[in-house]
Amino acid sequence: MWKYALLVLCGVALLFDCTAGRLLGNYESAARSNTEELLKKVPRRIVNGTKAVLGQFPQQVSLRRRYSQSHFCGGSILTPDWVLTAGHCMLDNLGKVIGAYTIIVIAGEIVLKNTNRARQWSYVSERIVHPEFDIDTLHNDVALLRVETPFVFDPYVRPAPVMRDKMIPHTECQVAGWGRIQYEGPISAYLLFVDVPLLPIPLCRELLYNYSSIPPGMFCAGYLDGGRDACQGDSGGGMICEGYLTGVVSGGEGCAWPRLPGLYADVKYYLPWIELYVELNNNFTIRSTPFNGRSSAMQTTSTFMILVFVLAEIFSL
Ligand code: 4AZ
Repeated sequence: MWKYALLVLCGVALLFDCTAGRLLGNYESAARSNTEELLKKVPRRIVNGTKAVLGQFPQQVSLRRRYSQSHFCGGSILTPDWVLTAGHCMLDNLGKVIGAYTIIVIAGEIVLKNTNRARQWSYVSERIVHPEFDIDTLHNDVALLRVETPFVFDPYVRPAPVMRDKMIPHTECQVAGWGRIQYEGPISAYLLFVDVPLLPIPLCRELLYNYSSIPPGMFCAGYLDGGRDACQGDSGGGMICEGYLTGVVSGGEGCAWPRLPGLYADVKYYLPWIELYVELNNNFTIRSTPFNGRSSAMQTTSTFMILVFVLAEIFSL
């Protein structure tokens, strides 16, 4: 009798998990096809980028100076409390580290001038620059910002899960920002993005031999013909590969120049350092499987029920 009751309960739990998984999957794919539809209507910008749609890069933030309100860098939401950015974004024109309290983080926004109408914003209570960051070589170009007012996640403000796998060269990734739309040109009034392929490290070393040794923790992405790239002001923003936060815009020689791909800090490489300060479990429960929609949390009920059933079998309840 016991066994039959448990068997029925397992069945119900499995059914529940599958339905919930499918519902979540539908939500994700609906959001995706919605974005694709919207993208078809958005004209391509002449200068390399495409206007992003609200909610397309919900992890993307703009960093502003508190008093001038001017945008100076991008960043990526990791958890309700933490943003990842570039180490060099924390230095002023004189090379001095800027005070945490002089930074505002704007989230859930694509229009640069909507500072006062931003969906969510916060002051910064703590900033941590990688202790081995080197401004001359851009080695270890990562920094963490703790926001004073934690983000409340919604479709426009939420983290991208971080990449924990090895990067596969030639993967098409996206990089977004309000940075300059050409080398030494003006910054963009709207959030723009470009697709850029990851390049194999030996090729990065070959192309950028004059500029960087490409140490561990750094990679490059771009086109041999140039034409599409991140630029000044995009620094600190995230590179997204297949839905996962993979890189931090770091630097490079010029912008979109042929045979000079952009440089990025490797998020996976810096995870142990990030996790000294940031509890990334939150980051995973929010979006652990961006493309098939069935999150691991959905599997727990049925796994637990099956475990109970197996144990009951073993101890012949
Ligand atoms: C910069 O100075 C910078 N072309 C950012 C990205 C790139 C170059 C320079 C990539 O912040």
